[in-house]
Amino acid sequence: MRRPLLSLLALGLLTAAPVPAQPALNPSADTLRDPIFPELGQVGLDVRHYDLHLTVTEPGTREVRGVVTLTLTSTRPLTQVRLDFLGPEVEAVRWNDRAVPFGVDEKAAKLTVTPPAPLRPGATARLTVEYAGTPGELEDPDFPTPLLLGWQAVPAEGGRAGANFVLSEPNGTHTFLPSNDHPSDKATFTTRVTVPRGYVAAASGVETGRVDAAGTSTFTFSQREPIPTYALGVFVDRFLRVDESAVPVGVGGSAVVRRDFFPPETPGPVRAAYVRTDEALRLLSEWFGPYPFGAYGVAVVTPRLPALETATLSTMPLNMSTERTAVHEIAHQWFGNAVTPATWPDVWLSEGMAAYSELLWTEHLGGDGQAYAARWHANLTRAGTRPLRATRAGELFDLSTYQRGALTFHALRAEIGDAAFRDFLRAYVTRFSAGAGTVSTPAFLAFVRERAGAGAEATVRRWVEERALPPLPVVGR
Ligand code: TYR
Repeated sequence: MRRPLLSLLALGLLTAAPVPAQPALNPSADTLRDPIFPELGQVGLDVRHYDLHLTVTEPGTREVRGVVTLTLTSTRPLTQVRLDFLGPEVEAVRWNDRAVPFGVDEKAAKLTVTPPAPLRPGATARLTVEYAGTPGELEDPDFPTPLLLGWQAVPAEGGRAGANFVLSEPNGTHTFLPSNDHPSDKATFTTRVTVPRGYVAAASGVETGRVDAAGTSTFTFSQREPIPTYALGVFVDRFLRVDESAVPVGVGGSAVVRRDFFPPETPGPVRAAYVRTDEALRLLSEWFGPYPFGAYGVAVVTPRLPALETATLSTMPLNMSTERTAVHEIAHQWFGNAVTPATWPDVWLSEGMAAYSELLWTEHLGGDGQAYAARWHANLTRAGTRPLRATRAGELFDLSTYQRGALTFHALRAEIGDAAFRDFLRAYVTRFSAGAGTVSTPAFLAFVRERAGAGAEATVRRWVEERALPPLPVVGR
C-alpha cells in the first residue's frame, strides 16, 4: 500500500525559513553514492547509537509503532540531516528534545530534518523520531521468490499465532527504522520491544531486562559493539527460549551468552541443526580469533526465506535449518558483522569467508575440504563466473560471491600454508574490526600484501580481478 507523497515543499521546508546561503555548509543532499545503492546514506553523517523502542500490538500484522533516538555526530557541517526512511507515518521529530521541522520524501525514501543550528563536526546531537503505521514495501527483485525486505509479518493461521521479524540485507532496515542505512556507518543499538503478554521478543545483543505490565511485556536488548544496520535482528513470536551455558570464546576468554529461540511448532529435526553451535563457536574462534560479540544464538522463523546473520542472533528459517547453514551464519558474526563491507561491491569478503567456514567445518568433522573446494570450482566452471566486486544488485548474492569468494581464501591458504593462514585471518579480523569496522577490496588486497607478501597478493588478485576462473588451488593434505 502506497501513501501519498509528502514532499518537502508541501511541508514548507524549502520555502519557509530558508537556511542562509552557505554552499560549503550544505552537503546535506549528498548521499554516500554506493556503487550499487547510490541513494543510501548521507555524506558526513555518523550515527553512533540507535535507541529504539518498537511496539507490536498485534503480532502477525504489518502494524508497528516506533520511537527511536539516534545519537549523531558528523564529520562535516550539516544544515540538514537526511535519514533513509521508507517507514510508517512520522508523527513527531525532536532535536535534543525540541520539536523541529521535518519532511518525508517517500519517493526518495528520505526523512529530512532541519536542526535549529547546523550540526558541527565533533558535536553530538540526539534526534528522536516517533512513527506508527505500516512499514514501507521494498521489493527485492533479485531473489528467486519475490521477497519484501525489512519488516516481515507472518499472519496468524490455523492454531498458529501471528509473528513478526526483520530481514533486511542489504537495504531493508529503513523500512522500519529511520537510519543511515549503509554498512559504512556502523552503530550500537539499544532495542526495546513491547509485545502482548504471552509473546516473546528477541533482538540483537544481550537481553538486559523484561518488564511485564497490564497486558504487555517489554524486552530490552543491548548491542554494545557496533554493527551494520542491515544486521539488526528483531523477532516477535510465542518463542520457546532455550538457554545454554555460556561459551568462553569471547575477547580475553570472556563468556559468550548462549540462547536460542524456537517457535512452538518447531519440528525435532530442525533443532538438530543447532546442537553443535558451541563446537562451531570454538572451532571458528580458533581460526578467526575471539568471538566479537556478547551473545550468540538463533531465532527460527517459519516462512521460506534465506538465512541471515543478524547480529548475535541469526535468522534461521525452518527450510534453512541445516548444520552447514548454521555454521555459515556463525562465521558471518566475524565476517560481515564485526568486519563489515565498506561498500556493497565488497560483500564477497563476507560471503566468501562465511562459505569458507563450511569447508573448515567439513574438515573439522573429518571430511575432505579439498573435495569441497573442488565442487565449488566445478560449479563455477559450469555456471560461469565474474570478477568479485559486484557491479549490480543481482550479483550481490550470486554463485561467484559465495564460491569464487571462498576459493579466493582457499587460494591464499594454499599459497601460505595453514599456520600462516590462521595468523592472517586473526590479524585481518583484529585490523578491520577496529575503527570504522569496515573493509574494502583494495584495503584487503593491501593487507594481503602487507602480511603475506607480493606473491600472495598477486595470487589473490587473479581471483578478485580476472574474468577467467583461475585453476583450483590445492591445499596440501
Ligand atoms: N547473508 C545471507 C547469507 O548468509 C544471505 C542473505 C542475503 C539473506 C540477503 C537474506 C537477505 O535479505 O548467505
